[in-house]
Amino acid sequence: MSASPRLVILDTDPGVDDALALLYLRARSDLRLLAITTVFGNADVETTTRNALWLRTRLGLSAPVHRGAAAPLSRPRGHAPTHVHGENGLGDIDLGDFAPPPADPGVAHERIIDLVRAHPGAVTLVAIGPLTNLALALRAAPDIAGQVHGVTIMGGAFGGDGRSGNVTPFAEANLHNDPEAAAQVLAAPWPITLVPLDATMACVWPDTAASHLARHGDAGRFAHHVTRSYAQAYARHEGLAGCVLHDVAALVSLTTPALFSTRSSAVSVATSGERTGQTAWVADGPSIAVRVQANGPALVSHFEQALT
Ligand SMILES: [Ca+2]
Repeated sequence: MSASPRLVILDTDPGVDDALALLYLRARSDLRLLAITTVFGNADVETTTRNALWLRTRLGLSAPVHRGAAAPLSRPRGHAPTHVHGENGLGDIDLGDFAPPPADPGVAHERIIDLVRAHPGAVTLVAIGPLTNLALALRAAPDIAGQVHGVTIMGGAFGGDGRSGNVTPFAEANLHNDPEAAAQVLAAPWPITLVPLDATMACVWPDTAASHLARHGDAGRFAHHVTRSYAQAYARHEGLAGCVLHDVAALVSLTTPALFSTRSSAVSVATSGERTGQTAWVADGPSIAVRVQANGPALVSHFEQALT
């Protein structure tokens, strides 16, 4: 007998690697997707919501899609990284004549609250975009911190592999996009697992492997197709011959923690100056689990196996 699946709300800004995360989620019988909640980030929230709706149709998912925050809590929205995720947020693949249906009723952070309360102790929030929706949910309903099963976040960078940021020399994009939200979420009393660049940058899916997987079924074909321009961006900007599975790594951290090394500590997020969005180890505050290293090659083959 296998255990009942873990209930997941995916808070996301699709996003090429967000699309891969949804592919992985679909493949895992031990995860049950309760809802997709959207946030600005890789594109504006109209675009990320359209992309979530498109991905739901393309991947045959049934979870509701709830639209979330259009901007950070208390600052203007930064520029979307179109040089990485394309103008349409999905690597400029052709979305055909898709006419998006309206998003499902309910604002993202309110649905997060409702779903956590409806399944006390059972829901894991997996945040793979800016943390605005989670901060809004906490602010409106601090009780949910004691009712989630866990919170897994792709974000931050501690310089463990010599890399302290990807949007600035100091900061990773998800936390940099809304540093006030990140600081509030990381300081709240709920069980957090943080998956920073220190771990995710080890998870490079080689181009040759992506081409190979494209010959093995629809999931592989789609994964290869959606990552083409993203992989080219990484080749241009980082000299990598492949694409980095940031958001997939967050989900794998949930299903297969043995692929990571973990350090427990309180973590701060800078909210002003040139270091805005920077994460740092601190002595005071709730301790969180930080995946400081990943076995990248093992994670990549785990991902490929899930898709085939
Ligand atoms: Ca993302």
